[in-house]
Amino acid sequence: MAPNTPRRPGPEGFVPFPADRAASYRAAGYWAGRTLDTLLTDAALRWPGRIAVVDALSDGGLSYAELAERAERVAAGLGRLGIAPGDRVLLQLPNGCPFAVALFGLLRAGAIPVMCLPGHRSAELAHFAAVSDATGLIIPDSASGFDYRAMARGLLDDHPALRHVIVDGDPGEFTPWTQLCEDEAEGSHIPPADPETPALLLVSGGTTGTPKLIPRTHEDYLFNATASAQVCGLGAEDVYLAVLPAGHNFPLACPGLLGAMAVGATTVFGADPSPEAAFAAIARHGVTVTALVPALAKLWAQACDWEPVTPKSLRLLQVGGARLDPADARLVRATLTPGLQQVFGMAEGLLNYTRPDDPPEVVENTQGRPLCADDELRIVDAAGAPVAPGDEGELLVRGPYTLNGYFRAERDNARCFDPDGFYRSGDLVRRRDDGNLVVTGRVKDVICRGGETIAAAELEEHLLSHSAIRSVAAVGLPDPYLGEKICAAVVFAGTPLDLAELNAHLDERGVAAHARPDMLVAMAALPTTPIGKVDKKGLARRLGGP
Ligand code: OOB
Repeated sequence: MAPNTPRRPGPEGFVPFPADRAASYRAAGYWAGRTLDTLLTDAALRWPGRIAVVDALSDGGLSYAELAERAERVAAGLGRLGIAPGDRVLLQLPNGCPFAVALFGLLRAGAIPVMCLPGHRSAELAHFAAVSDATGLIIPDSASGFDYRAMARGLLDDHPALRHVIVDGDPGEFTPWTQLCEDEAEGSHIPPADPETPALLLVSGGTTGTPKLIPRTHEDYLFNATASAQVCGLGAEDVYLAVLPAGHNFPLACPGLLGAMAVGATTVFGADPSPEAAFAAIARHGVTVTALVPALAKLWAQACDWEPVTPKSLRLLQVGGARLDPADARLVRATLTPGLQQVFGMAEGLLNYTRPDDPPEVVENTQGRPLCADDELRIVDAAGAPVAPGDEGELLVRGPYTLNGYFRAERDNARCFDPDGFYRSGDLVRRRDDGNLVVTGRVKDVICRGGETIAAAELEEHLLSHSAIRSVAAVGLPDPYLGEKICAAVVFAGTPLDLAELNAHLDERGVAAHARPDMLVAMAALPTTPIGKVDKKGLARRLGGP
């Protein structure tokens, strides 16, 4: 780009990387000075005929040239509708080729997609619309029995900035998605974005509180995707299956869809993560790589016992998003593929991966190590002082692809960043001598019972060691005498235990008397967030908590 080409500034409320660190990331070669949409324009030049994206149930798909051409049309259509460069647009399409077309259409138009997940509902969407001042919303007509158009009607009433609703499927009174796809591409006349400004906004994956908006810059997100592709050894022959919601950072860019595009690989979109549907997709498309949350990985591993078709072509199975039990890690390696990779990541930035050539012990027992040599990690105690090597502490991080502030969230930012610009992850970790991290819990995931503080993760681990327990969540519920009492919500594998039996097991394991559940609730399944993590806030609310 000519040095004097005018560049669009970022939106107000975005906290940029400090100039000195930005310069060092550029000098180190992490940042390439490109905008995110060049992933597609470059891929279309290098591999025009290769299949970029395909739906799991289809044999067709779009080549890189076709995807680029469609994105260009959509960009032109968005412009004609009145969506201007820099506008935020809520993108909430399910896994499928239109997701990729819409994402790159928006990027091509210079708009900033807000990556909503199909499981988000009006409470979250209203928050995203209010914070981002979104001018547009892209949704399906309905899915899984939920009518997104009805939700859109409610949002339009409350958010005057929101003017355009685009619907894939039966549009009702809204703009049909097909209208955009039919538009004539007219080439892009918009001034290029400054690559140090946000390309898109991710939503935080918190299992507590309303999700926050995370600005990811062109520079940082391109690095996120390309460096991840490299660490995973992704190549043009790979076939990546996206079964987690594609707007989530993990399947989107770790390496996910964007990492696959960086190397000319194919992404298969699966809308159904059940073993039956996913195993069929793996066989049909020769899938080599996919990403799952631990609960799904365990289900897939168990399903190898009863499904007639099991995965044969997987060389890399990424598992992340929540703690993977070492026993489940072994089961996954034995049944699905020895190529298990643990991923400890966050939409805010930092990614840790076990590496494909790590020994089984590392892959089964750790959550990996940072992606980049210039990821700066601090592990600190409650007073903010570094812990002794190997001890547990809160993980703080800054680096070439970690945010410097949530979008338009000054109060949260004062709390979530230390004076040196390190992001306080809220995760408790331990760093082993070999540099790999073990995630041990969350700073705030504690139950304060009668003056004692109990770490929920530790109690859950003790409970999970019982063979009758399939999954468990420990939450604190209000109690007039104790402040909080401990409630164990348990999914049993077979015959349920009662509270006395549960506590006898904890007694045998030497768990302190004050750290044992006061209450047991047997459930068919634990409630989950849209990506499939245990939703502790929702659970506590359901059980009578705040
Ligand atoms: C991923 O991203 P988010 O933003 O949905 O959630 C991040 C949080 C982390 O702070 C941590 O509390 C938890 O999820 N987490 C894990 C974990 N991976 C994430 N906890 C234990 N073990 C793990 N392996 O979840 C995410 C983003 C990119 C790649 C993978 C996961």
